[in-house]
Amino acid sequence: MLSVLSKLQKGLAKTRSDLVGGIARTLTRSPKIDEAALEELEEVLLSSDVGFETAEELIEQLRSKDRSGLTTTDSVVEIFKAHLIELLDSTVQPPRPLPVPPQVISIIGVNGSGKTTIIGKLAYRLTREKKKVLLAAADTFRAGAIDQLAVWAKRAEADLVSSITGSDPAAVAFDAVRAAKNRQHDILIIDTAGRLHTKTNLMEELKKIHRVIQREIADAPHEVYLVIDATTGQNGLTQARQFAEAAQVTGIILTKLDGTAKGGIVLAITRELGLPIRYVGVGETIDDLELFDASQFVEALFR
Ligand SMILES: Nc1nc2c(ncn2[C@@H]2O[C@H](COP(=O)(O)OP(=O)(O)OP(=O)(O)O)[C@@H](O)[C@H]2O)c(=O)[nH]1
Ligand SMILES: [Mg+2]
Repeated sequence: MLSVLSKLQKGLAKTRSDLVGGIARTLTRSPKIDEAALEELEEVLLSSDVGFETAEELIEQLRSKDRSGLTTTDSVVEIFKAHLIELLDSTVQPPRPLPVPPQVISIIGVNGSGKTTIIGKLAYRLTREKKKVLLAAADTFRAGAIDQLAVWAKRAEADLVSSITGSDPAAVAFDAVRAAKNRQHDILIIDTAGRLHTKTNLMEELKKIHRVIQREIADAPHEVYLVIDATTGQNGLTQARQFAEAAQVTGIILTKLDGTAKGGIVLAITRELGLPIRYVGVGETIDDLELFDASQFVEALFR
């Protein structure tokens, strides 16, 4: 079985070969990095979805250096790497003190981004750490959503609070908070819908869920993780912005980094939302979850 790191490296293989290959080609053509070469390098960066500002900054890094020494791909890569790690680390905040249990984590994001799967993986990780975990099936909209979460709860050995399809999601969340308090769970994770009837506004619904939770625990939800499918590229970014405006998002979970994601999107998301990436999902099985590590990620992006 592949380790999470090698899955990440595999998922980023295409981006890596485009990036490193592109840099190598430019240097072969023009061993002295002149203006034309800088432009070419910027194109290479843009094609990996890092976003315009990041590409510009990386090129500025080269421009400001004595370029006579930059003759190998490695020397250019090292400069890029250092700057990217700095950029990714700039959104990292010191871990917040854990609240009095239960800690409430709300998981939001567009439909199909991987919310329910991530909840399964996260719950599994936490129950392995001997935490008592409760899941709330507050996606009452999509048929099958409750059963899907129930399957993950069982696999992860977590408890579940659910109601019937079509019932009020905020009521499910409220019941779950009560249950978590009464039954002394350490952590409550709330699954939410990615899509509702067109009549109902998803953002308003999410706000309502959070408001209702606060009636029971004033400083909850303690974490709001926005799940983003890394393969959706710039589209995912537009959606992410809407969610970040509606809910007090505390961190990003990036999923499907095992697929055909353009890895550079991680940089674009970090810059655009100014939010830390907490976890990455690299597959559909229960242990395909890793804490995000900037150096590890940038390493995987370039080798
Ligand atoms: N390759 C890969 N597939 C994933 C990953 N995470 C989730 N998936 C798949 O993506 C699909 C959608 O995942 P869900 O967890 O149901 O997504 P969701 O956000 O809960 O979707 P809705 O409930 O419809 O809003 C499923 O087929 C998952 O198996 C991942 O990290 N890698
Ligand atoms: Mg779901």
